[in-house]
Amino acid sequence: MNVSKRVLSRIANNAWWSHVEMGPPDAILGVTEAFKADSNPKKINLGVGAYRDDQGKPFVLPSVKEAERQVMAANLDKEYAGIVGLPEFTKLSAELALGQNSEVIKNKRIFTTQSISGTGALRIGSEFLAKYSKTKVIYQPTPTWGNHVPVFKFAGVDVKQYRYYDKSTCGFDEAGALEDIRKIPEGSIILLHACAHNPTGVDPSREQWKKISDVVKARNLFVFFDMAYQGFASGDVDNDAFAVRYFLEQGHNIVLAQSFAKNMGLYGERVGAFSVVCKDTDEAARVASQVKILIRPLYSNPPVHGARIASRILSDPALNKQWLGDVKLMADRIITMRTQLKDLLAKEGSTRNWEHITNQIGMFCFTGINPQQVEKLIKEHSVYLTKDGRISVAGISSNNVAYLAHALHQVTK
Ligand code: KET
Repeated sequence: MNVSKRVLSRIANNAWWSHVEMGPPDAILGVTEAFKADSNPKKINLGVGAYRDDQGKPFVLPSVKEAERQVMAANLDKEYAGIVGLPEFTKLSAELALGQNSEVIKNKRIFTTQSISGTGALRIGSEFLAKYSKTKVIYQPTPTWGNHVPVFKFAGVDVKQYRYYDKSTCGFDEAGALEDIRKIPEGSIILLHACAHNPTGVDPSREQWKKISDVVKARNLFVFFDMAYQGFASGDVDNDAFAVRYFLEQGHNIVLAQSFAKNMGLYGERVGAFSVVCKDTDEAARVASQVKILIRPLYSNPPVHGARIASRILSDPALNKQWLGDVKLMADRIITMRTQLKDLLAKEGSTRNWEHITNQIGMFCFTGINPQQVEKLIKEHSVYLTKDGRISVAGISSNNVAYLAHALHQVTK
């Protein structure tokens, strides 16, 4: 059958999509789908990075509950927001990332738009760079969050890699990273995880950030910061903003994706922000006009409810204080689970080195187990995780940590 005959017979059968092949499940969200289908009562989902309380339940932050109550009590209307979202929210987001005393904010050389959470911020950024950056190539760390690759590729930005993680030390590969970054062609874009690197849980030290900044400057690279975990690395939002603020002090004009999914637990509300730091106010205004033109045909304007909650938390001093306490509580529970898991593995009799469980930070632990061991954990123990051996420590609780340690030991001994 020639091509046109085949097309005609498809149309005749009303089979418009017979040529569409079955795609693979998502590397992270597909894990949740598999978990839901498992009937083992002991099953554990350590796939997606979503915080759970010590009963293993999704956690609505007390500060968020109170902010939401206030939003509801204000009895606001449901009008459309502007294309770039709620002005109060975007101002407060930028201040959270850059700090209250930021020179960039004072000189009004930043443009911020609300976004559909962190993913949406990355996507707006990728569309903007695909249209306006000189090289249209982004260098990402190996490994990186799985979705970073398609976000940029689908927008038409070519994705390349630089070394980041050293398997032998389960730590940051300083020499490898600096060597690779030194070879990146001038004018290219480099993606940096601002804090709590996903999936490795390994961040550069302050000294190492300084070295990265120097090399990035020497190569004249453009920096895209993804900050999806502000507060989750150290429990302190200012501490976790170190890299972003340092790069700005050093004169880099960056773009920044922020997510409030994790640090406010607003996952399904899709609250985020995308910022472009510019040379001056005039440049910021021109950039703003073009970003609006990109957003309008994508989703027109963002949802308001979550951004109203976040704005309350970021603007009301009492709520803000409560929220910082909530963030610390989440970060601390994760740290406790890391220690317990490591100790219980030793109790199981594991002779492997598990130091990295407590050395790594943020929501994830990059366990270092291989794909066969991952498969065994899933098939034989109903412990669900991503294929790269990443576990979401936020999914571990007092009730399942011993079972997890036992299962991990069984597949690694
Ligand atoms: N950046 C990074 C580094 C990241 O890990 C996530 C989410 C996002 C951005 C986007 O989050 P959003 O919900 O769009 O604000 N990561 C977790 C969830 C996911 O994969 O969607 C995860 O890695 O499990």
